Order: sequence, then C-alpha cells, then structure tokens
Amino acid sequence: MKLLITIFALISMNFTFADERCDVKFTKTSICANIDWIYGPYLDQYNSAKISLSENDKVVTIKVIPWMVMSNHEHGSRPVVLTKTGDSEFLIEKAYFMGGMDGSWFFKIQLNDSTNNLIEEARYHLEFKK
Ligand SMILES: [Cu+2]
Repeated sequence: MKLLITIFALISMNFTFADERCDVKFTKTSICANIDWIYGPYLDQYNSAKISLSENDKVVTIKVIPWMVMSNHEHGSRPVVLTKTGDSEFLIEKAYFMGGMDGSWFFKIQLNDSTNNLIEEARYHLEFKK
C-alpha cells in the first residue's frame, strides 16, 4: 500500500511539471509565451490580450503581427498597439482579424534583443469565439 501511494505521488508530481503552461514555445531559446485574452478573439472586431514571456535575460522587445496563412499565400492585418506592462509582459490591443477568408489566423511573435535584432520567431494559432 505504501509503495502504491509513493508511486501515485510520484506520478502526480510528474503531471504537475508536465502541465506547466506554454501556449507558444520558442524552440531555439526555450522561451515560453502565454496569452491571456482580455477581449476576444473575435473575427472582424478589435481584440486585446496580455502576453507574458518566461524568465529570460535576452528579450527586450517583442513584435506581435496578426498573420493569416492561406493555401497559396500569407498576409497580415492592421498593426496592433503593443504596450510594455512589465519585465516580460506586454498588452496587445487593436488586434484585428478579417473574417470570410479561407485561411487560418495566427499571431506571428518575434522576440528582439536590446539592439532590436530578431532572436526568434514563433506562431500562435488562433481559435475564435463565436
Ligand atoms: Cu486571408
């Protein structure tokens, strides 16, 4: 019985670690970005969200670009309004995604260093509310 409890405890611990949230994984730097919607995401409306990066000493600024991938090409939208709200926290406002197209919307997220050079880029697939 003791052994069973120990095994169970070990398995649950493991699950806790495996569950650590990482909405967007930057594979080169192992940085994680998590996105919390404040409004949306809805098509054909202005949306806002908070984006938080995991602890790191490289990223100074980021870029967030609404990005659509279609079967034969990719394109953007209007630029978002981005405000730094903490060490690794940013507020994304006015994120606009046009509807009625046969494609998928993403956030293209770029991590930049102190000289504004690109460190790494990743994409976050958006699933819209109705
Ligand atoms: Cu499109």
